[in-house]
Amino acid sequence: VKLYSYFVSSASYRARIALNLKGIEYEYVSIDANKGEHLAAEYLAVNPQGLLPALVDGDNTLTQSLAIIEYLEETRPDPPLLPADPVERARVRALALVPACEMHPVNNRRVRNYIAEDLGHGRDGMISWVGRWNARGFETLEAMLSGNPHTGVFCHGDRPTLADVYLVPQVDVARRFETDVSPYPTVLRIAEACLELPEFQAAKPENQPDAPPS
Ligand SMILES: N[C@@H](CCC(=O)N[C@@H](CS)C(=O)NCC(=O)O)C(=O)O
Repeated sequence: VKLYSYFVSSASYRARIALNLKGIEYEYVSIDANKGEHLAAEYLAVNPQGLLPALVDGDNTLTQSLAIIEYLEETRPDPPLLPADPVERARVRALALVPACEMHPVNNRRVRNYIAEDLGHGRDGMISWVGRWNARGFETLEAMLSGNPHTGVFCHGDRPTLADVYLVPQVDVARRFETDVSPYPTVLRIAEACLELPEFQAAKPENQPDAPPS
């Protein structure tokens, strides 16, 4: 198994967490998005969308973190990242889709660059944009998590699920782009609980082979 990843890419971070939780060893292939390597012909041959991550499993190449993680869930069901009950599965997927669909796509590198550079709003404008949509998403997550009887140590019960795999990287994005996360205590409590697990620790940006030395 081979993962095309960039240390600071939050979508790559999701895939790394899922691979670690499933206990799958993989080869790390670094694609430096800061240098534009994700848009070079060599990587476009792997993922025509020019986005990270991409996963190679044998003869198959997979893209889109959710498709990758659901594939891992289907091919390596143990330990499960989704509950057995259909209603509970829907809750976990809904929690994961808040970062996946409502937060990350409007805060992605190409969107940030467009706001800061093409539209001329600079770094301050970009930080304000990222902060607004992060805040809306975290408000939603906090409301979905706090007081829900299914919320446990983690987003759903006392074992990490797909929801946690998506939550932790988005909290990292918030910190990198100066979004105040203090109004979301349940989100923060769960992210901290996740990061006590070695599978999450090993997936952190600063622990990747392409991270700059600290
Ligand atoms: N929905 C995709 C998002 C992938 C994505 O946007 N990855 C980012 C890194 S976190 C990327 O490659 N960005 C490059 C760019 O915006 O130019 C997924 O979940 O895999």
